[in-house]
Amino acid sequence: MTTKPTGESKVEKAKRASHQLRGTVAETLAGPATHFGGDDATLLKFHGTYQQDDRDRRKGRGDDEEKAWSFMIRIALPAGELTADQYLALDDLATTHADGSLRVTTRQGFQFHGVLKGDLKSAIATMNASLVTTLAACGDVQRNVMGCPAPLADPAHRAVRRTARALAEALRPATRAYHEIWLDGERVDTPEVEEPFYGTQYLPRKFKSAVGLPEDNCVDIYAQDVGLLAVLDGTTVRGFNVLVGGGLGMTYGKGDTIARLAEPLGFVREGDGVEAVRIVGAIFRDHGNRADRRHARLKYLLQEWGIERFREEFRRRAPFPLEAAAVVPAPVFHDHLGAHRMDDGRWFYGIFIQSGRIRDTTGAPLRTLLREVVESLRPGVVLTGQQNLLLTGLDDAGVAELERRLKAHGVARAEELSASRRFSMACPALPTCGLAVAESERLLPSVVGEVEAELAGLGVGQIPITIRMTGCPNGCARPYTADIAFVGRSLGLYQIYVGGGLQGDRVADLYQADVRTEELLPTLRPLLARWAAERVGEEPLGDFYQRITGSRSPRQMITGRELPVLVPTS
Ligand code: SRM
Ligand code: SF4
Repeated sequence: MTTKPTGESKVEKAKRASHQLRGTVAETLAGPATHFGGDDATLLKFHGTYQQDDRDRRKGRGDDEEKAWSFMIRIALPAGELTADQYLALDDLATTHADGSLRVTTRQGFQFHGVLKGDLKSAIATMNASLVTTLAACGDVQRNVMGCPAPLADPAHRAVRRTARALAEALRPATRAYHEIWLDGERVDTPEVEEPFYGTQYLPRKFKSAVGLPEDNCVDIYAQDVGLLAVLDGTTVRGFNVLVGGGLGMTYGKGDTIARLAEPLGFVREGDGVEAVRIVGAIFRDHGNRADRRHARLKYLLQEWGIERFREEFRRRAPFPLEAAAVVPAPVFHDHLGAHRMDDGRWFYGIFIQSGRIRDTTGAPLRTLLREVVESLRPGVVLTGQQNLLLTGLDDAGVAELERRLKAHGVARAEELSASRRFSMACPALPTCGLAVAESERLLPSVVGEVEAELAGLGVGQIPITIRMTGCPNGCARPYTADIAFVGRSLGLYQIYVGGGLQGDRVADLYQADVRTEELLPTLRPLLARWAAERVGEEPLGDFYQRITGSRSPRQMITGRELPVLVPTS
């Protein structure tokens, strides 16, 4: 493993000096300070928690006044799976330790906001007691592994879940620091090589992986650092196309940052999928940029090397063949909402969660409803990559009971949602996210409301359309693969992107820069009207836009032709 002795970023130095992620986290945790300082704030991320302050409460505070510190905790759930008991334990924690809400993330995890420092340790310990972990939910490691959430028993769906779990296991950090700090694990003499894969400096940056099916790109596989896209013989997985170098984060004013889709590296047999991802991770570990964190993601190594050189390096390390990528059909997308039969005759039922936030609000006690349903029907719970939730293993009476309760609590069923709301997503942004420059989660519902009314008036209200919003260009709600995206520029100001789609295999274009909140719909109106008038059949907006603008961004990403990337505005 090569580490660069000079030119390291501050974070690299912090990792190296941390004694495998220990730093002085335990000491500060036990002390009276309201928050963490120095390198510990960085190290905390690897343990699954972010130090934040309430941005709404920053205003009016004096310079020497203490910020309103609290912590966000993130749980990593491979392919989003939970039991009823785990769900209920997490729901309890939302009341006892957090701000009364749980939030389904865009990577099938759960987040808690507003946890105070004094409650941090017991929150994480309680999560672990329920057999869920926060370890490596954040930080320069493999993040939560995404996988199709549909609880189906055919060989392909089973292989997706099995592979997602195996990947999470294979690249989980081995440091004992997590147990020592959060679970009062004994501090034992650590082995000489505590992290056989990650070493002392872990990866240069976050590393995201997903296992996908050609018939359902609900994991947005092209947005991942590395994706295993199943290649099927009937319903059996013959192997995986390995896709590398996706990533969406950009920075305004830095034209050398890009949003980029993953490209095909080659085909491996099913049994080699996990090792293939480890090898991609090892190449990243050894050759990724450790000097500049804005250029540290795997996608920049791909840009710099090109796919051929990356392939050569992969083959040099792989003890198994990397064949040419198999040709697969263009992906399809399912959100899995509503009632669907499982293979044993029971049902799973997908419930829409606006921006993933599960909380009780006046007239819509969503959190109470879910809690009651999980308590009484004891379903499995699976989180989706669209911030929604599936209840699984329901019998006929269970589905009827669930639908009755949804109605009684005023929670919309999938078929009652407009297409613009159903596929919408927003990142948390203000007031918790330290990087937000604009509203997102709190604004999206009203913007979608305006767009849905407009589309209904134009007679295209039920054509599936993805509308996504983020509070900055980092891309947490995957805006750049959506039909329409609103990306925060500054308070009350957005960039509008158009031209992606549900399939997630195309990057959008900048449609209009610097649009004020109240001008978002008026700016889009002419395009929406033209789409309604000139579309071919049920042609989605993104496809229509690409057609009328000459298709800058090709859909089929399997051929390995030159890939379009998206660059930020200045
Ligand atoms: Fe993200 C940072 C929330 C998925 C790209 N992301 C953050 C932080 C931790 C802000 C920070 O660094 O201080 C946000 C916490 C806000 C809060 O208050 O909770 C945050 N990201 C989220 C979540 C919760 C958004 C959501 O609506 O669900 C998602 C958590 C997923 C999970 O369970 O692990 C989340 N973030 C994503 C995605 C989408 C994905 O992974 O499929 C992306 C784009 C894909 C990618 O990584 O390229 C994404 N987040 C970023 C970036 C830009 C990274 C880059 O390469 O430039 C940052 C900033 C950074 O890392 O410096 C970031
Ligand atoms: Fe924060 Fe930006 Fe991510 Fe939204 S996209 S959660 S504002 S980092």
